[in-house]
Amino acid sequence: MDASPTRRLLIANGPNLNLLGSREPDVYGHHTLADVEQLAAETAAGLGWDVRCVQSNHEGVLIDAIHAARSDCAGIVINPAGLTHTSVALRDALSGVGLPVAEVHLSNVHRRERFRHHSYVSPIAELVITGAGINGYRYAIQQLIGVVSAGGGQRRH
Ligand code: CA2
Repeated sequence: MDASPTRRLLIANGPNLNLLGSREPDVYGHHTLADVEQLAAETAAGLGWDVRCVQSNHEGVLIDAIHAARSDCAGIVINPAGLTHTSVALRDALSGVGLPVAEVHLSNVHRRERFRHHSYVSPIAELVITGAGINGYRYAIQQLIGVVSAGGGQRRH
């Protein structure tokens, strides 16, 4: 067993989430991406972990970040944004690295348009949190660290 297991999570945010706080506050709230990343860092730090945050509007950049996480992260918290509903490639990347995944959505996707009800990511995620606003990241980090610390989260996909 590894004597010093990795205590880092990748926090990945998908396309257009750089606009958080600037538009559609009725749907996504008033918090910015910087607020999300600060909350993630503070939540992890409180548990003795750290985070690497990435946001990109480009699918390939997100996939590269997921691949890189394999070497130095113990899990991935991801809001895939619109790629949730479209991207087999993103799902394959998440599945391919074998790290436990928490899927987060700010809004409750199930109260929205039908096309948002399907996620390519959910079937390979340990947990899905939708509609809790930025607190969803906090809950996801806490739960994912709990899963990893208990020795779970080995992926079978
Ligand atoms: O609720 C979520 O977190 C979503 O992942 C957000 C995505 C959407 O496509 C998913 O269905 C649900 C959209 C992210 C766009 O974020 C914006 C933020 C501010 C202004 C405009 C877009």
